[in-house]
Amino acid sequence: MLKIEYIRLRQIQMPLVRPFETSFGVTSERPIILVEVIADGLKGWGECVAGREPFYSYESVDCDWIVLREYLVPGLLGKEILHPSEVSTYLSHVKGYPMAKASLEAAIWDVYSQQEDRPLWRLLGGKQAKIDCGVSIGIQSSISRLLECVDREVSKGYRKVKIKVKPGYDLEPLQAIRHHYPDIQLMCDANASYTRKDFAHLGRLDEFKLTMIEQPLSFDDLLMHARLQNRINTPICLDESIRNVVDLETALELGSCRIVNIKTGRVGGHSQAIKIHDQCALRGVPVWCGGMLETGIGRAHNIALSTLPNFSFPGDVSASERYFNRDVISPPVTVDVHGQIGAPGDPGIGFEVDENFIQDLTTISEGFN
Ligand code: OSB
Ligand code: MG
Repeated sequence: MLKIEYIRLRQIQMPLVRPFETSFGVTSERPIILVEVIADGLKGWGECVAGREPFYSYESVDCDWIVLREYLVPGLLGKEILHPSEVSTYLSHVKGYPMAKASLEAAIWDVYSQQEDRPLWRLLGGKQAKIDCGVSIGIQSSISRLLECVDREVSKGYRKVKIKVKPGYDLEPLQAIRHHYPDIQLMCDANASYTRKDFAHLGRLDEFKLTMIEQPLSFDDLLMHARLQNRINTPICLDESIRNVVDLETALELGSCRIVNIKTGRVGGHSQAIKIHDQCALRGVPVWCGGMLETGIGRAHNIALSTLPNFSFPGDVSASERYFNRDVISPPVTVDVHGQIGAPGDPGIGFEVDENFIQDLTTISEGFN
């Protein structure tokens, strides 16, 4: 039994080592909501992956801050739970806001696994003691800069290269990378920037033998994704479109994708992520773990989730140094020369949270009991 005694919400400001550009915009600094939950004297940490602006989805730091403090935190305070999977029932009165909900559930999973004295990844159902890692490379100002980025990451050992694409920046960068690296696992992520008018154009990507194309069309258009998948050989992977098991069932029934990207934040928590993982496994659909430019706290949770058995492609789970000069956990997340991260042996998220550094980065902080 876990009694939720105290919750602290904070906002920290994290500068990125270099700007990250996608089809929806450029990010140079991340305001991030961190969640601290104290239950039975143990402290757990979660991270809300909402961006500053509502561009990836409708959630944003400012809105999630209000939803967390006004509605979600009050729904949990004082509650007694046997297992973190019960958290979502106390939050279901709020419609939507999966990223805000996931941050609370994550912190409670951290506490729960400390109480059980076992690593979080084991309690989530993890089997892979090492996970395969890939990188997500933002849109670059020139092809030569892009090739420099790819070169750096491939020589570090990363096992998959994903580049962000958008209309007008797709064939040329992919062609250049494929020319120089005929055999790497290469894929692209459009973040919903194409439309049904682009089907013939997207068919031209087949020649680059991509592992997959991620979220070419709008999040709410599973039907068009199915029609596109019928016309192209490149497997479609859905990210934004899969918000829960119902979306997944619809997508698989329609044939909208062959691969699924799982992000705890997008689906409302580890418990829902596990359900999606299990359902995909049952249907023979491989999954992999996406990323949202997380600090070490979110990164640690992603590592734990990635150890589940149906995580079959290298994830967007990479070293802290790719995004931050100094991370909020110590030691930071590092990737070995084989492009892998070992799952930690300690109970909880398995990384020590640097509370002094977090205090220095904090712009707003509020405690509730
Ligand atoms: O669509 O996967 C995405 C970053 C921010 C928002 C959306 C996405 C991404 C990434 C970055 O691709 C992955 C990472 O954290 O390394
Ligand atoms: Mg994506």
